[in-house]
Amino acid sequence: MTVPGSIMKIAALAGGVGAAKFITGLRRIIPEEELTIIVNTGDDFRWMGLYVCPDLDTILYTLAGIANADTGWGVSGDTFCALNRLHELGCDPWFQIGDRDLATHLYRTEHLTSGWSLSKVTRSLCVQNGIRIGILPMTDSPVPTLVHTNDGTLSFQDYFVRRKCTPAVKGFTFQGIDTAAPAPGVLESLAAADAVIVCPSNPFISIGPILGVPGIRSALRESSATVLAISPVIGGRAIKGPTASMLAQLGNEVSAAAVAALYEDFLDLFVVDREDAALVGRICSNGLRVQTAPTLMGTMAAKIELARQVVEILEREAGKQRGQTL
Ligand code: FO1
Repeated sequence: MTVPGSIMKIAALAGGVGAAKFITGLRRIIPEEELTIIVNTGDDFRWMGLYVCPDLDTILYTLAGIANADTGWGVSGDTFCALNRLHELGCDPWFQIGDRDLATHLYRTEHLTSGWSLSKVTRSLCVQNGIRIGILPMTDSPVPTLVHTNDGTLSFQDYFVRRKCTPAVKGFTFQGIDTAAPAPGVLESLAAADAVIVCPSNPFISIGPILGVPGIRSALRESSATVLAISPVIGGRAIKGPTASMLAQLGNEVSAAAVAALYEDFLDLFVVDREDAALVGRICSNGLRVQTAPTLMGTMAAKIELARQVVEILEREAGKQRGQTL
């Protein structure tokens, strides 16, 4: 592990695959005990009666070293005996739950049913998987995302997996978010952080629900920590998933600049890909500083390099702030 300069406490806001890739690099750069990951739960849903938390599990499996790198979700090398049998029984196998993945959902559902909170189950899954990094669900209460589309209002996984994000999006509702509370440790980890990193995740369906939990966005706005976001859009394209099409369908320019605008009320620093260097001048405004870095994370080396550059940017920023207070 490389520890450049001073050690800092980092809280990361994370969705699925893009966040998991970035965190894979980040854990090689900062000590694991300095990192807390606050994860979106808006895409959680019930599958055959089981409580499935796709983004939590993507982060969990990634940190446990068992994630399926080809799909970005599920367990590497998993088998699908249970799903195949369900298919034989006449069930539509539209949502591909593997056998080892199924064990996670059985474990989680059993403990939730016995009265554990989602945070407690998640902590226990971390321990069972040998993970020392803190993984926190954004909230313990279910806040399922509804996607308003040209084909009507759809549950999130219906839109995302069954319909492959094809209906045009008109907006989102995170059901029950107004009365949801941040999970234990969420506000505390934000308050204790020297830096908060918004991972390169979809701003609407991955980061949006986290920011929607009462108290989180205001904590970021009022935070003395440096708040940095990494653009999930490179050169007007999203590497994976519907970020680019959603930006367009919701009337935004498809660019890193549009993502920065969604976060501008709480952001100190925005990292865009080197390919988007021409946007820097346009995005820099109202005190928001913009840096470029190689944000495409196709290899392990690229994930580590992006994390190294982001931590370096944060350390430079911390150095500047120390200089100002002297
Ligand atoms: N995404 C798919 O596109 N197809 C699937 O069959 C699928 C199964 C699946 C099973 C477990 C899990 O944790 C995630 C799964 N995902 C699947 C991914 C997931 O639904 C989405 O990527 C996220 O909800 C968006 O972050």
